[in-house]
Amino acid sequence: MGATLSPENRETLNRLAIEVPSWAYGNSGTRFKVYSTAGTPRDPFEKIADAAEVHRLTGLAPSVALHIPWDKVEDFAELRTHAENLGVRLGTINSNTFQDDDYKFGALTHEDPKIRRKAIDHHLECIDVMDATGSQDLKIWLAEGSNYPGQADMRGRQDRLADSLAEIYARLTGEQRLVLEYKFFEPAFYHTDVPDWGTSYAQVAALGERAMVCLDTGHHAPGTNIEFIVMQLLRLGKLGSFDFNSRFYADDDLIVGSADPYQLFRIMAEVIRGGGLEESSTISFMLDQCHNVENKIQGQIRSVLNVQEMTARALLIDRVALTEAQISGDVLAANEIFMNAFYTDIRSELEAWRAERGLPADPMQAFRASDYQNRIEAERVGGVQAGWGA
Ligand code: AOS
Ligand code: ZN
Ligand code: ZN
Repeated sequence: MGATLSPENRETLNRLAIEVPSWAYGNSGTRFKVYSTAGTPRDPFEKIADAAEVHRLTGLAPSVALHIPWDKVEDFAELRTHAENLGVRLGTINSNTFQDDDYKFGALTHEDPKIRRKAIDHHLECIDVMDATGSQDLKIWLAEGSNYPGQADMRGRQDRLADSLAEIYARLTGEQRLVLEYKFFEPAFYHTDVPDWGTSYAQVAALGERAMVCLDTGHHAPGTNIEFIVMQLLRLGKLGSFDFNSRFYADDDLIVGSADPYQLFRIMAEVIRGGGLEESSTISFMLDQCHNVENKIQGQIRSVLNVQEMTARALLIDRVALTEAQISGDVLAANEIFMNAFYTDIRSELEAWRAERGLPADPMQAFRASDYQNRIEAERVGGVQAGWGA
């Protein structure tokens, strides 16, 4: 008999929903080579069909993040209906200011007002898309910065960024939010305009309540205590979303929980401690991954299962005993309580969770045994690279 969750913890686990990225289903690679895979989606409609398959088998991935322009379609209402017919909804809209020659020296921070205008207008267009798709979040990741000391006026760029973001933020309506993602380097190598959570926090705090920070787990220097950042942003009420993935070296975008499941456990432990899985929470748990050499749909299934498994293990932490050990200064007892939860095998409980919902006990196996991959390989000829749309 494996470990089981209390009814209260089960309820918390039931609230976990993971948003998958449309680009995970497209062909991707490194700057050295993009391998094409049989069955790769040819357009956003097919990417959503693949995402829906992940949800159908896991019950964990009810929404799909889109990327503009990669997922640009004539009629977003039609894409929305297509998604809803397949049992998923359209989620976060990701903007793109990193594939246009005009943005070589910046977009929202550019010295030239014409370029800034173009970049702001792109974001306003993304908000139009959100109106049509019913999406809650506009996610902004900026590839802006400089390569050499002296190349750019870092201070001026920060001021222009604030102005640009304010104009974008002013266009949001209702429940719509802006989430600003940070990344410590790449593609710029000397300075990046939004390199860390502090900069992102400073920028979004100046905007208002509906502006939040997006934390991509792969965007930190090696050794960074990411769960501390999670705790702090939750404490400040500014953790808008996650971009989950794994990294060994830099922004590797590997399957979440594959490089360091213990880190994912520690992150989810802070999410739970900070109320991030309570009913009132608005955190969006997204994946930001690419599957360069593995099967993409199975890669996504594995990812959402990993997040669920580490969340379930984090829910096993005996909080009462842990608090007691912490207060009494019993360092090793506290650490043991924490580690006991991490080492507990919760897989049979999660199988039961799936059985109750009529889901396959082993979604990976169910996908392999299904006809889906064969069907898309036969139907789809000429799949596209993730970054270049249909
Ligand atoms: C880039 O490194 C980022 O992680 C972004 O989240 C980016 O927006 C995403 O990869 C889709 O373009
Ligand atoms: Zn990201
Ligand atoms: Zn990234």
